[in-house]
Amino acid sequence: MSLEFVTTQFAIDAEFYGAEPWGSGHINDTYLATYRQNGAVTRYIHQRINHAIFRNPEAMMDNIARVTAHLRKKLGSKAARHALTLVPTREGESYCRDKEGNYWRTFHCIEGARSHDTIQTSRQAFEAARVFGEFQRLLADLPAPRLQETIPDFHHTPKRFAALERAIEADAVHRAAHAKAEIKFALRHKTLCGVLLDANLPERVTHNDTKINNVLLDDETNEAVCVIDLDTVMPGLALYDFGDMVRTATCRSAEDERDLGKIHMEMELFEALARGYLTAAGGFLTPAERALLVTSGKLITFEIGIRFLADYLAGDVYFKVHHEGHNLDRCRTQFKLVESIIAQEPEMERVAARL
Ligand code: ADP
Ligand code: GN1
Ligand code: MG
Repeated sequence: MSLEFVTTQFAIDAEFYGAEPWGSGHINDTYLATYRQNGAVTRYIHQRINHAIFRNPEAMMDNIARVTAHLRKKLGSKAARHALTLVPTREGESYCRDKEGNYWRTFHCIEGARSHDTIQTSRQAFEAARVFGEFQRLLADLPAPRLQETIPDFHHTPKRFAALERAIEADAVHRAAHAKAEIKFALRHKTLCGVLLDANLPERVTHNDTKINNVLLDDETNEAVCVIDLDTVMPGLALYDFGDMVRTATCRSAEDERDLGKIHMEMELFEALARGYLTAAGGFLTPAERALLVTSGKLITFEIGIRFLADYLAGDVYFKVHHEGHNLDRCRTQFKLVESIIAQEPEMERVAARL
């Protein structure tokens, strides 16, 4: 089994004890592994990278090594808990390959903290947004060269929309008839797609996947401890990150909740989120960026919704699914949330303007 091979490849001077699948990411395969040495237990995160999606794992790992080294330098003694730490292979590389050609990497496990798949409190929203804002601030002076684009045009919403149109046209697995209402919703909101790209905003180093379960919160205090899932850290817009936080941290229900009556953007969570983000990022955001905070939430929620819809129509080839229609369920919550944001947009704008 390849995981067993992997446990021998990294520079870990302890005896492998066991591992279990971990987390609920949609892309990679993550394992929490336990090692023992002289009675002491140490845990590590081993991850098999999805190289069908990340086509250039070497470039991705090069980005992650540079980003984590920079964070370590800036955070000093706090880095061990507040930045991811890669464990090198015995040859000193940041990843290894198994016999099947898979790419694997290992991180120190950050203890006493965990990710949450849904937001529950304003404090969590504030904290998550603060630490993602802090992440952008700390990386603002990452030395050249520019980071590599691990997935080109990742947040290019017009291209995402074009991909959806191709998926509708192809109707590869004959599902379009089951998604008529969602297709109609997407087509009706097509004009949303350009709102950030047309605004001439500054390029920054951004995370690009700031969903709430990509941050670890302290088990005792709920303090945001560490930003994780660095696969998509690359040049982007600050508002891609804020928008994805609005998507996942202003609604208490799961991304695949089937009871759409539960899907609402909650103003209290939005306010806490915007406050947290501006606490860290307020100092560097331009007026144009500040003016589009709410718009970014609407756009990124729509964008992920059309990605789920396109994947449903293509036959679930991208996101991991756990049941028939899973991607359609996810699409529905996103579109319901877009509607909820649109309905509350004027009030959200007033809240954002007050901060
Ligand atoms: P994916 O790209 O598939 O979303 P992630 O990198 O987000 O994978 O990891 C999946 C889960 O594993 C996270 O949600 C988190 O719970 C856990 N995790 C990842 N890295 C660490 C770490 N260094 N310490 C503790 N838990 C971690
Ligand atoms: C994926 O890897 P994960 O589960 O954190 C996806 C994001 C989506 C998200 C939707 C590389 O994130 O873009 O917003 O699912 N990551 C990639 O939940 O496509
Ligand atoms: Mg993740």
